[in-house]
Amino acid sequence: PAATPVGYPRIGPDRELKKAEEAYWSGRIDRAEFAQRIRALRDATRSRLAELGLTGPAAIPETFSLYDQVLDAALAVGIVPDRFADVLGADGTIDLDGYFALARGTAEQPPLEMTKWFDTNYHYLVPEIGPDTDLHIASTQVIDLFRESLEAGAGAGAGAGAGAAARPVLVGPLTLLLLAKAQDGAPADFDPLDRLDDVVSVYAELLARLHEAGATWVQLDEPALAADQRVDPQGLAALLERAEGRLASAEDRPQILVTTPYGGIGDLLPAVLATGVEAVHLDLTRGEIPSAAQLAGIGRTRIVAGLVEGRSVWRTELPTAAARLALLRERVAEAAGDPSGVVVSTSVSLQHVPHTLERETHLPAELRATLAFADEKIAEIVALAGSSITPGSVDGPRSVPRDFAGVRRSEVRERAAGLTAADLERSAFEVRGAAQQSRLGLPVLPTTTIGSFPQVASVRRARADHRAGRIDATAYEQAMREEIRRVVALQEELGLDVLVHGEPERNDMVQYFAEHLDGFATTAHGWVQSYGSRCTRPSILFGDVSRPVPITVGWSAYAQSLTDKPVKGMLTGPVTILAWSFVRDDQSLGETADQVALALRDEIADLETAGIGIVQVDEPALRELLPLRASDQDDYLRWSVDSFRLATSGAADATQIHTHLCYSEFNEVVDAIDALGADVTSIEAARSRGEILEALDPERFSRGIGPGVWDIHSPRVPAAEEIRSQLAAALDRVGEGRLWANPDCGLKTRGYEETTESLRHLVEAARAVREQAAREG
Ligand code: THG
Ligand code: ZN
Repeated sequence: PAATPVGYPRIGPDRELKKAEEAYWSGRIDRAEFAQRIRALRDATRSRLAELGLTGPAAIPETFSLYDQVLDAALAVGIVPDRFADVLGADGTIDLDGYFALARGTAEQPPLEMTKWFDTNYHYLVPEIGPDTDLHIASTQVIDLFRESLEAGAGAGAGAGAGAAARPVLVGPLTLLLLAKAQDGAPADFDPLDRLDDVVSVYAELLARLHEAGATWVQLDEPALAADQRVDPQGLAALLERAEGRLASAEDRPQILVTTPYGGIGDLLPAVLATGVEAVHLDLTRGEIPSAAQLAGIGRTRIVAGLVEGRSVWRTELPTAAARLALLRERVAEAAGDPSGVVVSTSVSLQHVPHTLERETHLPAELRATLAFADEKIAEIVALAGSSITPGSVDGPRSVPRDFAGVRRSEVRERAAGLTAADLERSAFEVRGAAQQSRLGLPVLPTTTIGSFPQVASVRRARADHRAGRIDATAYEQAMREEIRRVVALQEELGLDVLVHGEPERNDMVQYFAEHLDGFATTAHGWVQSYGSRCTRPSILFGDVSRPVPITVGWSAYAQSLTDKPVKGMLTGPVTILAWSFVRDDQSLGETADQVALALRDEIADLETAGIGIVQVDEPALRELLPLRASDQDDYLRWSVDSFRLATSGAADATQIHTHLCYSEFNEVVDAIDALGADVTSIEAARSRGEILEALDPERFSRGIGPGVWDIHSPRVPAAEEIRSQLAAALDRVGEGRLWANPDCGLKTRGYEETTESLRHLVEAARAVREQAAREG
């Protein structure tokens, strides 16, 4: 084909995937009905893609997954950890319920661990492999889906638009093993890459079977090549030869396309070309157009040019992209003598953007004209591949410049331009610590929660009714206040030291702020998969950000009026607001983050005026945006840390600033966390307690710290004694005066019963440790 994307969203424009799965999991529909609904979703996707111009053999990538593409590839080659051995049938294959068991866990086994897919907001399941894992085709999904595409194409008949046979897609063997972890009990020196040759043998068998089924192409995704890895570039080049090189040398196979999304692969290109695969995809939005030298070994290999950004929502400057395409064609022609070997594509799979802009009719027309979601991006690659757009052409579909009202506002820009280093500084920690202690009078080992309380049905209903206009602002405020009153009373009864208002008014910690700040737009149907059946609806940050009126102050002040204990104000930090939104690309992320930070700075000032003495600014995504290449990380850490400091440094000495981070790779960014300068930091610790205690060296991290003592992702209620021993160990490590007692994360997804019991145990444990410490003097 002349144009083809790397991948396409699989949730369906109305989240059909989520709805079918939740119905099946709850037992509301049976397996047959589930299969029928999922098949209808895939058929609709194929028709849509054909309509958009992806016609001809192998133009449509088959990137459907019931849960996760990494899990699918792991099962295709039999990477099933021993702890799940019983999900395999007698013939060594896995069925639907076994698949969901790995993805979601069972009564006996926790699911595969989930972690972020490169620097996106998608989460994949981490395969677990050992030296003795029996590698074999445990799922034939990739072959079944290919056959289904053949059948759908034949059934639709010529001209009906359902298209021809799809291009099967699998995560490639190198990426699969680089993302996998050694299963529990594997020898200490075992590396999943030790199994590369065995895994490649199973891929070879899969390719032979695809070929036999009639597939002309297969796509192997190797995004690991675009990120720094534990193996150096020379090592990766050698591994490529053992993986794709060996697959390419087989006789019995479809043609192979290797994709390298999420960044430039730089000098690895010759090694990829040397494997002898028929096509190589490059992310040309992050990487450069390859040089003549890098293309020297191209032979007859086609280049699939990722010229259209697949992860943003902005329309492509088509004339610019056309110019880059022309340059690439020239270079390829020089190297290979055959300029037709360039195919137009997206930088990454379109799974990271919503399906279509078509239904977003409420968006301002000027903004809408600058946007492109998945379907519109497919139209862009089809247009670029056609002859209508040339570098000099003025009548090609040019993107509209983003210069309408709200994009650049002088008062926001002037304020940001006037910032100085002093705006990022507070007094010395010792000075503020003393002021805070004399104001707050907190006991040793203070107890608190991370912010949200369980979202009961009445709260969700009131929010929905208010949104739909079924209840007025007064009735809505009444309902929220009632819930806040309940939450404050519960915390007083439990004896917590620092209270929260519970956040009943928030659906999502980023969307809530986006809806209340200028510079953001919200979509009606713009869902994007976060993991499995779970989706978010990211806001679009298109313009200069400012805060028209206070956002959280009324709720926090109301909560504070109900109690003598300190109530924490709750804000989401600038980095997290950026990380979980679609952000403008016409200025640096640092500049945008500073605008968000200034809005938060004003909110903190207003909270202080309203009598709030503690403000928590959550940054759970601080680690998420960390660039994939070590060489880019310092710059990121500088602007991200600065934006947090800008947001929080206007606070008075006596105002205690907290932050919360949730991820397990605490050690990687511990210095950055220290540089945030928060007075108290709470972190998710349940899943890697030992390592985190290790990192809490007072020499490296000197302020207040609350390593979560209750894993809120699990429905289990921890016993008081279990919490007590964790707190005692942490106290040994960090010392009195710095340690806080809190759960891992917010309690939004838990029920009231388990929340109450767990918090009771938490308070009891903290008191026991306090008394013990007092006795020991
Ligand atoms: N908010 C936003 N982005 C995020 C998170 C968040 N990205 C990272 C992380 N948290 C992702 N985790 C989740 C967890 C749960 C859900 C989505 C992402 C979820 N979503 C609801 C669903 O799919 O049914 C829809 C929520 C809604 O109605 O808004 O449960 O916390 N922005
Ligand atoms: Zn958390």
